[in-house]
Amino acid sequence: MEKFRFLTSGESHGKCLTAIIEGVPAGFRIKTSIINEELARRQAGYGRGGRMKIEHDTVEIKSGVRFGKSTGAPICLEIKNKDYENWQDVMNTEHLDYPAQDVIKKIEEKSFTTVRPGHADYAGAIKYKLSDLRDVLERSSARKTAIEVAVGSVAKQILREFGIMGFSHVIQIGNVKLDFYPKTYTLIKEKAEKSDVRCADDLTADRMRNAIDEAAEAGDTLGGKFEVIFGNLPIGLGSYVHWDKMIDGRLAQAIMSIPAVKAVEIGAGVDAAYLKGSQMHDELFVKNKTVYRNTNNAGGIEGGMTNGETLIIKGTMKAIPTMRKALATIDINNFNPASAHFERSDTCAVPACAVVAEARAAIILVDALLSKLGGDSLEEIKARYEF
Ligand code: EPS
Repeated sequence: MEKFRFLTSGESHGKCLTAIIEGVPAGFRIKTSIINEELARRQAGYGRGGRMKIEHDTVEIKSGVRFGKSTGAPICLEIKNKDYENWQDVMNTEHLDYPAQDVIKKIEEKSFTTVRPGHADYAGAIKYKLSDLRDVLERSSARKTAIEVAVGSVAKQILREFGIMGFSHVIQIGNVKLDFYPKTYTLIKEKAEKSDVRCADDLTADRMRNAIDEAAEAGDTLGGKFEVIFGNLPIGLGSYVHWDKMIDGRLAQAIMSIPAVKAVEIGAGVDAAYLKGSQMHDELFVKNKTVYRNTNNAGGIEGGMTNGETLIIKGTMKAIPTMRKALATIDINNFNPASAHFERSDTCAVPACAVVAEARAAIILVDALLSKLGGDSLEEIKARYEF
């Protein structure tokens, strides 16, 4: 069983997004302001749509933390959807016996039956036997990644007690690739954090913004690639003994399941196909009894375990399927040809996706760390950790 686990609930235009986290030992400092900073990072990004102008995501810690420290009890987090104000009638949880005409009109206006190709609409409607695609959209929307970033922030705040930190940056948007990497991770992080496309090179960032503008003008959307980096990890998170304990597999699942992510790579990733054994594997050397390597094609994982090197994960996000340029589709009401539904959307959410991936990686890493160390309090756990 997992040590750090959580469930979320909430719809895109419902009252709120909620998470309950179990497995946070007592004594860890958990700050609302730090969670809010992470939420703001997810909301930012050139190419995001109208919704981000409505929302200013902030979290409320509802339980499990007292005077800024975890008590060992489950932690409940909540983010209110500001947009709910405009959707109260449409997202009402109660059965309506005699709805007023204006309420019926509002509900009908927000109902739709024309499937968005690439989204969850078609399979979701068939699977759950839902005739209004609104019911599929509401939970399948990437809106729920807001509360996941809040959970990830709790995970990051725990990891930080052990000196483990991570960041993310964007390496491709559409066909614009980052070819020039600043020399150190510190520099990449600093530059990416200041960039509205999370790109560590100014010229590439300009080209990315242009590509987003062009796509927006054409009513189209853009995908891309991002990198998540975590440093200072101890050796031996994960295990080779069973397939479901391998940390690369767990990280891949966590990132692949972010809406719109189509590929996850660790270290050399897909380029490993081209590398000979002599080129791929990171040789070990020793100096003053300290082991070191000159390369990191493994991306910090060997045999399903962290190996003490920097963890490097790449993720590929497809272009968002909700788009102004309507694609050919069907109406699930009558199975006639139709144009796909469009409300509003982001042109590009790759920078946001990178922040979500960072959170998902932190959740897996903290679970592996707490599972390895055991214990119920920070004091107990720290005593078992070699810094
Ligand atoms: C999102 C909120 C959504 C979308 C986006 C992610 O808001 P709305 O649906 O009200 O415009 O902007 O979701 C998608 C693009 C999608 O396809 O699911 C958010 O908070 O990140």
